[in-house]
Amino acid sequence: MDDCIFCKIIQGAIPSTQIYEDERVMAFHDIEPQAPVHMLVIPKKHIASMAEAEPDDAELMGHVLLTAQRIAREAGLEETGYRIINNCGKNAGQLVFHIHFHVLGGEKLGGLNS
Ligand code: DGP
Repeated sequence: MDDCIFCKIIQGAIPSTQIYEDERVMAFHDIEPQAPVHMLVIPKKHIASMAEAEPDDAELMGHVLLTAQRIAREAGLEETGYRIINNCGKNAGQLVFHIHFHVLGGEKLGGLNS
């Protein structure tokens, strides 16, 4: 997708502080961190949002979530806990329409059940 920021990050056209990459996914630090640790995990395949994911994407989406687990562990978040967030659609606060999962931690997180 020519006008997609995250596709440009995948292509290396926009720099990012990369954490993990393989043939299917990428993880990098969020440019506007909302917690001491704030990472993003994306599939390299352009899927606009969770609403656009299809049954054929099931294995890929599982890999994205297990990558979130992996980078959380490697960032030392397993002891203290972490949150994985996906915003789906404008009303949910989605700003970048390339599906991504936020991985947040490093402090006690406010909001849900706190
Ligand atoms: P969301 O609101 O769920 O669509 O989150 C989009 C996130 O993407 C937001 O936390 C800021 C981050 N972001 C936007 N542009 C860039 C960028 O160019 N580089 C990086 N690393 N993060 C970005």
